Amino acid sequence: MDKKDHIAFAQIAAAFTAALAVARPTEGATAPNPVVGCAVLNAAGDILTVAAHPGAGAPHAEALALAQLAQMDVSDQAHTLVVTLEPCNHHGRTGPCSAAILAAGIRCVWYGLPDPNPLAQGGAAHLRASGVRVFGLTESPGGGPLLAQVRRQLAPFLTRVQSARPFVTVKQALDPSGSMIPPPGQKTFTGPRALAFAHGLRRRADAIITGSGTVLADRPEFTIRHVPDFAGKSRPLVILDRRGRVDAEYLAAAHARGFRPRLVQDLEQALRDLAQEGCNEVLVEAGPLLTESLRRSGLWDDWALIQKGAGPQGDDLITVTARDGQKETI
Ligand code: AOF
Ligand code: ZN
Repeated sequence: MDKKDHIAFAQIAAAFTAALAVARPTEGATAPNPVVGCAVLNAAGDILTVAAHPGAGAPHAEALALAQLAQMDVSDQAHTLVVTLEPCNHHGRTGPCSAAILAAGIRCVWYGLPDPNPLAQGGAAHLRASGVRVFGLTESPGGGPLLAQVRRQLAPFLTRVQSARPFVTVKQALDPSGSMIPPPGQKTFTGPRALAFAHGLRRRADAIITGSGTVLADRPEFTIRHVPDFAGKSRPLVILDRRGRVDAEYLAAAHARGFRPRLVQDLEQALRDLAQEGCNEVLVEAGPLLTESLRRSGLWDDWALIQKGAGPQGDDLITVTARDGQKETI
């Protein structure tokens, strides 16, 4: 590597951290597209600008970051581009980022994960063939901790593209006796922090899945009230209802609240259909029966557990456990 061109890995890592951070508010806004963050550095390794992909149809993170540089009139300082997903190499709803990167005179590209989308992938090879130095985090010693964060941010998109089903988060709230059922007349028994957390899960979900039992018992609204929702985002509300018990009135009211309600018989088929429609991520908010059958089926990725009053100060304990057993306390 040309010595004067070398940016220390610590600076590249800081740029990945900035790219992940700028993309975080878009988690849930981009389906069917991925959540992608980008940072552009000058030759000294300083970050000139960062950008995230706002959502399907909007510019990709790389194109947006490069446009911002032009607007700031500092395009001539752009040296290294750091992006969480391999730059695309296709004309989709927008032009290829590989071409935008070449046009901007970028010398070096670092990307997080290769693009699994066969229609868009190939940007790394194309840039390399055009004389850009290209590095993937997967081939970089020391990239591990960053890679785990990149993988987590891209997991909903990766799951849809690679497994033909959305990333599935199950939310389960338990009272101290281990029951999921709220006291009579109440729809919930957890505190404001847990409510905000649960509504944050709804906000990022591209669809909500529930069961007929929950609908009949609680008539839940499933709206996002404790955090702001993405403007104009409409979600399928999928109700597992083998016996056709859910009434037309509930479905009409859900529709009026902005959902696209549907009754389904088979969860696996429903997940395949949602992926086909471009949902990257779904949230299951159901009663004990469906929740338990999901646990047994293994058709889940994150298990979000809210335990009333089990926290250190007697507050609610919120944990998210991934399929690999990794547990995070919120
Ligand atoms: C994004 N945002 O920042 C990057 C993406 O239909 P298009 O043109 O928006 O292309 C979408 C595909 O482009 C997407 O599935 C992914 O493979 C690739 N990269 N997509 O939405 C981005 N870098
Ligand atoms: Zn692109």
